[in-house]
Amino acid sequence: MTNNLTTIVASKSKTVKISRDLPTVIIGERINPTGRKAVLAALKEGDFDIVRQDAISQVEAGAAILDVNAGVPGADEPALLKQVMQEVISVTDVPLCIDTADPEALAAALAVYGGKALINSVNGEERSLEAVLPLAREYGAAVIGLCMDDDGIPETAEDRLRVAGKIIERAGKLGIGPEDIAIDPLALTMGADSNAGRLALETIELVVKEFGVNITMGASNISFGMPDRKYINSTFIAMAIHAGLTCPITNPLVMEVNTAVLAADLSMGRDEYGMNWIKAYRNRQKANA
Ligand code: THG
Repeated sequence: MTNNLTTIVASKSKTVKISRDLPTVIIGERINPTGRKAVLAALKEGDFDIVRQDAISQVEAGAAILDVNAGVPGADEPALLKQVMQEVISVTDVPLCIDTADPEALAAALAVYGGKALINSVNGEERSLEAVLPLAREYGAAVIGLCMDDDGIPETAEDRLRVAGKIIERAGKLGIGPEDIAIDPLALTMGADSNAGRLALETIELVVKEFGVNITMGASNISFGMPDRKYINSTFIAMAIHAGLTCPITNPLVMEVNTAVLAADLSMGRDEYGMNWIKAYRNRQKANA
């Protein structure tokens, strides 16, 4: 049983490999109007400056993939998502993680993408499996599987593992292998349930042991509503990397988070000769000079 499958995601010109044998792959979270009021306001105005700026700054800070979400209430999401993707592609060449709950927007985005995208996401609901997996198959994309289904978000790690298994099995039936699936254990908010972090960590461990797949997670969700979020996020992300997280969706511009990822990689033997750690240190020195 291999517990380190390799997921490949690519733009037209750049390939990114995700595996527990390689440095953690940061998926930049910032191009998202749901998570960011400034992005919402700009997209409503048809202003894409902030999108391009967020793309450049996140890649400079170490994001290897960018999450793109264009969920603006009342907007034509297929058109807006395509436009946001085109703006991002005009300034960076990293692969994209297409973040939408609308299968029509997803189909439109995949049709123009031209690389091997990471779809964000499918879940264990019948409706989602039937809409999203055939698109992943058609476009040869990798896909994030959320640990929730028609009964909601399970409250135990064992039940979340079962949902992960269902998604992997259904994908397999369509010819999508487990190397093309990244499971998201679902990081809910600690402020609402103080067990949310532990549950996510336990789910990661179970899923990795059982299926060896790559693991993603919206790692900043955990601290919503808490003060000093960056310290919670950075500690949690390091613990999650130890548990098996390989491609967190997070904000690389937060120095505490960024250094926690690099230090976790170094501690896990995933940063040969500490080259990534030293490179990031030199970049900080240069920025402060
Ligand atoms: N799993 C998967 N995809 C996801 C999530 C997940 N996509 C969306 C979300 N969760 C991850 N993205 C974000 C984006 C922003 C924030 C958190 C998660 C965030 N924003 C600050 C805030 O709201 O306080 C920034 C505020 C601002 O600048 O306006 O924390 O779980 N698969």
